[in-house]
Amino acid sequence: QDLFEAPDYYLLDELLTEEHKLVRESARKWVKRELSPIIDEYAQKSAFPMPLLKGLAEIGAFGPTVPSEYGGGGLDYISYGLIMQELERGDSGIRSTASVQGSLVMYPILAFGSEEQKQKYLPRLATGELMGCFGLTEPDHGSDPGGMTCSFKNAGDHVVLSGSKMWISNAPFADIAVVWAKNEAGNIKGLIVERGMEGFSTPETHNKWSLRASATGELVFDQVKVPKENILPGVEGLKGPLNCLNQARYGIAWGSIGAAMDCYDTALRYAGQRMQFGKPIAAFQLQQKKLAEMITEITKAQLLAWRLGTLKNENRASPAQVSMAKRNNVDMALRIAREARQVLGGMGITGEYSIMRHMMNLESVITYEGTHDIHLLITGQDITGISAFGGDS
Ligand code: TGC
Ligand code: FAD
Repeated sequence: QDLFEAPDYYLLDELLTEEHKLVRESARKWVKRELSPIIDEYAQKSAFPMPLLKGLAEIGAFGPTVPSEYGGGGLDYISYGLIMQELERGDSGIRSTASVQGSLVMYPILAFGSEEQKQKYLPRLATGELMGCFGLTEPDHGSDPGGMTCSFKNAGDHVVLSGSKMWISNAPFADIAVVWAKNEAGNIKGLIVERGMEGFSTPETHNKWSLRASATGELVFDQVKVPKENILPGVEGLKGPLNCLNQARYGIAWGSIGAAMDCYDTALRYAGQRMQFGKPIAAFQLQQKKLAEMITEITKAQLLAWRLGTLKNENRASPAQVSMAKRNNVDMALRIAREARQVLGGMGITGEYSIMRHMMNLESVITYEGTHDIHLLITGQDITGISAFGGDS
């Protein structure tokens, strides 16, 4: 039974518009009605809940900030963040699917695509008729995507793409993949690869203990002929995929708050009811310390996300500011999940409660879209002006 109540310790709702609250309410109701009742079952059997795709599109989770002329929601960044928060309150894997579709597939087509590409793909991606994935990471290049070896060669009216990508969310069922690969000059370009192109396969990655309700796979390109019209004309270099990551990392900064809220709310409720030594465990100082620190950290994370959202609305948020919020808020959520699990004692390890699932999911969230360490190095570089990544610069 989903009894969730959103914590709002600092009355942050007063900073939201009526539209923000409506958008949040519609996502929250959908999560309660459609997602929460089935998500444990799908996570236990390690399957992506395909029946949720239609509803995700209906609540505007695919491309919330994409202009309505292309089928998107035309919403601002606070609304986008609130949708991600509500989805991740349900499950990080479902938020992942929405992040990938909106920020990593629709965004690059919108920002770097030709008018024909926008017309061809965006409206159908917004409705979920087409699902997409984003291929940047390779087996030998995760944190250093600039070293990628995936490449393509010119061959008349098409190019021939070779190589592979690993750890790709949505790959097993995606209709299209936005793939980043090097041209003959060694420059990174984005290509739209469609399922069905000869030599393109998407084997699923099995045996994950994390994001079990999200489908992860490889992208394998065995001399795939990709029409030149599928190359994104508007960008070249690593800044192409990294610009997409700025969008998705921003969504994760909000999404992780949702997971933390759910863990906190569950632990608070449980602590008030669970009796030991003749008292509710909420009466013990050690448990109060855990709960008090949780709400403090959630409140700080909410303020960070809200301020970042207002900066993004004004087009003033720097990539390093996004990194700080992604790193802080995911770390906050993971710590809260671990503490909340303990508040529930043995019950905390069961699927009857969402906490253990959130905790395991967040182990992926703290790694993908730039690891915890990488985001710290991005902040370090930003404040000192010195790169500590180990590259040439
Ligand atoms: P570096 O030399 O610093 O930069 C290369 C070029 O990129 C530009 N740049 C950015 N542009 C836009 N946004 C950013 N955040 C940017 N960061 C850097 C930079 O200005 C430069 O441009 P130019 O014009 O001078 O060429 O790059 P580096 O090789 O030293 O690497 C550093 C960096 C930033 C790439 C690395 O720190 C990093 O971010 N690694 C993490 C990789 C990552 O996040 N991968 C994510 C894969 S996708 C994913 O995980 C999806 S999960 C989705 C889900 O399921 O929700
Ligand atoms: P590595 O880069 O090998 O890092 C290993 C460790 O070394 C980390 O702790 C890291 O912080 C540390 N490290 C690396 N470099 C440095 C350094 N310079 N200084 C200090 N420490 C360093 N990718 C996509 O392209 N698309 C997707 O849809 C996608 N979905 C994913 C879904 C899941 C479930 C997972 C787990 C990953 C996904 N990824 C995706 C890949 C993800 O972005 C990478 O896993 C991540 O960027 C880290 O790369 P790596 O796993 O190769 O780790």
